[in-house]
Amino acid sequence: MRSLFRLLIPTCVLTGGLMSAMCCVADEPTDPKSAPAFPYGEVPEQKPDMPLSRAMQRVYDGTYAGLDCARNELFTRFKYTPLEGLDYSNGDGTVSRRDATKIIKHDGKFYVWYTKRHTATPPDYDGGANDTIPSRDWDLAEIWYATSTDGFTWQEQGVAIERNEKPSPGWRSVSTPDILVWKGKYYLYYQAYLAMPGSRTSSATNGDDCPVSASVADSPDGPWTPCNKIVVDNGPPGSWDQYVIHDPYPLVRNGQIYLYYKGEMGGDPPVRAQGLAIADHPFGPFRKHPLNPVINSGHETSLFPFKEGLAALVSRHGLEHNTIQYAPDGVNFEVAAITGLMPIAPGAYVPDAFTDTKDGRGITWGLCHFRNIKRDEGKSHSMLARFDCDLSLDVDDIEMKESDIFNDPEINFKFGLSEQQRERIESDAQAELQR
Ligand code: AAL
Repeated sequence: MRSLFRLLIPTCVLTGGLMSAMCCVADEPTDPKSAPAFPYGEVPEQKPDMPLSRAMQRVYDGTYAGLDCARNELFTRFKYTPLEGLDYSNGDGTVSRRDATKIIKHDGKFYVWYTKRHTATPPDYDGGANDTIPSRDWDLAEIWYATSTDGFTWQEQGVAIERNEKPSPGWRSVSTPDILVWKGKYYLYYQAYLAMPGSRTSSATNGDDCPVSASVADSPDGPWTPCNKIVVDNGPPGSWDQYVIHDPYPLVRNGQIYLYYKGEMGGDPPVRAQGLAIADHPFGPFRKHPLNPVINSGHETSLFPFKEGLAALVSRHGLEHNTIQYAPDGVNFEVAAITGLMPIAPGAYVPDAFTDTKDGRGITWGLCHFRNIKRDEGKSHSMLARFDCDLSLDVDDIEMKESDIFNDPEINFKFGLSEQQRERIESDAQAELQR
């Protein structure tokens, strides 16, 4: 696909596309009758030498990778396919799979790791959890793995990381892994629970007590040896990530391990953002980046090398949810494209995740999860699924560039008003009519 990606304006580097447009307000044409019209046809690649509205300025001056979705390498829609080969006990809530890692290729097969919960009962979110009843979908879980030769049908291979002995990190649950390949060895990072998920009473956000730990193996088939320590600690009291570090996500960049993670900075509901910690060795010490948080939104954020920098799928939470962002330096992210129906907890096949490339080629597929399935029936669990997209410099799939996505009405009505809202709105309408 033809490249339209442009460099950032350095003076606007810390601001979003909108803000960068605001720092260079258009000069209005002095004589509207003689002003040139914006040209018809393919959107010009170079900024036309003419007065432009802010909307058109930011196409050229911000991080947007081109106005035309069809030719924008960081714009995509997402398509979903159910997986073959994984059993969910008829959806009774006792088996859950979620939070897939990046996918790697080894010995002619694709490998993925994920949180697997197989408990006697579904989770009890209402305080009834104990040593055997999970408090959340990811409580009393282990990290399992599966392989595939086509990415659609997967064979579960068994457990990779079991729960640890109490009181070592991960005794209560191990969840939400991601994979690093570094100097011929394999490292799994994960949330190592020191207490039942959701039980941290000292946190304003009732956050999880699950600092990041890691295990190492000589082969993706294991055996895995835990480092038995916390490798990315919560921030000091008063800092944005003092209570929650979730979703560790390692990549190799500048000869170092760049590990991104989600923190929660308080608020009700909590505001989520993404931080970066950098290390020279997989077990640390990890140094938090001084500009953290580096992404102001998002939940389970997946990143991948793209051109000289890194791109990120920012979904679910925050002002910039449903965006694909780009940072030439892996730190200063800006919105590159706005999209919809993003995968939840995506773990993409990122062939150049660990090659320290400055010519990242992008991604086209991965696994994600659907969550809270049958929660209303007390059978809450999650299911892995496949997503496809075109965020690749080497693929040109016009079907992935369609921005006009619409749903059957049932889907929108499913997100209808609550009873409380309906009452308020009806009563406001009566008051309005009587005014
Ligand atoms: C996920 C992730 C982390 C949280 C929980 C399990 O979506 O953000 O892994 O702890 O939810």
